[in-house]
Amino acid sequence: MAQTRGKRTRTASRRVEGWIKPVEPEFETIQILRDDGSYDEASLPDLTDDQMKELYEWMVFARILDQRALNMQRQGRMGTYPPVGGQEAAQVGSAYALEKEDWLFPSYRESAAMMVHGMPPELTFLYWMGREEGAAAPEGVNVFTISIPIATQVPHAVGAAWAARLRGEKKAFLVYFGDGGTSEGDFHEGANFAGVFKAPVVLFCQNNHYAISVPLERQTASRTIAQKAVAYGFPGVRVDGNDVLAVYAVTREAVERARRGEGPTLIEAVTYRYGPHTTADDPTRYRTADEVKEWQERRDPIMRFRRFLESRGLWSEAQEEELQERLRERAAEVVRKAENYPKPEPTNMFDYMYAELPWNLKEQREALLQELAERGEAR
Ligand SMILES: Cc1ncc(C[n+]2csc(CCOP(=O)(O)OP(=O)(O)O)c2C)c(N)n1
Repeated sequence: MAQTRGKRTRTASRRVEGWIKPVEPEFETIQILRDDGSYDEASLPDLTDDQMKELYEWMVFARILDQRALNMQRQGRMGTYPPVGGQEAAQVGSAYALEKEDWLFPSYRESAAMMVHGMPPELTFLYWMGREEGAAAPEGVNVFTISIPIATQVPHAVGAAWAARLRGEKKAFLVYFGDGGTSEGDFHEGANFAGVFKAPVVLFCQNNHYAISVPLERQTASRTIAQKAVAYGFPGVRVDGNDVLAVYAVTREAVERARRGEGPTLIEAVTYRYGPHTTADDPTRYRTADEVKEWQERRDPIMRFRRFLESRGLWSEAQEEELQERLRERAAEVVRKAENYPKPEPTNMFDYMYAELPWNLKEQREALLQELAERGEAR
């Protein structure tokens, strides 16, 4: 049929469709432990019984601390807190795959991962109590400062990883971010740079299905987050983030690739956050109780791993009771340490920004000291 547009005549509808294919890459979700705790012996990672029990303890401890932090915030003893509950396997399994000399770059939600890599939990509590001393890991603990701005830690980690590669160091860099983080330019810039320069970095996305109230389907039209790696020329992998063994196995492989100089990997760990985004959020406004229940009752990472340990004769009710009691005491100690941390000097606010204080701040510092002296609060 001929169509007339102005003076030109065009022939329409000659069948040329078919060049453009729908985007449907297949990314299976790697799982070792099924939801009911059953598994295939051959797929188990190379971990001793003690290491398996250690993974379990870290997850249980993370959940106990999480509850303590939430309670403290509700009691006015902590400023704000972003809970980990539901994401313990994603965090513990991945951080456990690191060696001490490797680096971990967290967002604000990685309390459990940071602790597994050596960050004393009382410092993380202190951080959320508003004390900046909690922002720095002790010397020798390779945990970078928490990033509150979404995804800025990705280029930080990629840059640090690239620097290590240039220096010939055999270290891996593991950086965490959420599904929402993958919509930020920083994620894409970091991933692109990592691919081009083969940075020894593992980009670890905890896809917990929400960025505050924004659900995953409003975040990206990609079927998976793992497939975003394809565009940057390195492997992407999707793993059941509530299966601690699968998370460990996949991260371990990615970390080893990085150390061998084979470049970056993007890991998408599919998981779910049980609690609010932070203590300032009300999740009942954007998700149903049934959805939360489904994850808590059918896919809980701790219950699933406990069933696995029990089925191998590694865990009993008596051991569980002993563990709960021991970890509750340790959690109380964490809270005590955080709350009894020495008070900061009021002059700290002047002391760490400039090598040499400008005259006006010098005056303010003097005025503060004088006022404290007059009130009898001089130190
Ligand atoms: C650059 C920037 N934009 C917006 C915010 C506000 N903000 C804080 S958390 C958040 C959602 C992040 O969601 P996601 O990356 O999925 O991580 P999750 O909190 O689920 O772990 C937003 C938009 C921010 N902190 N930084």
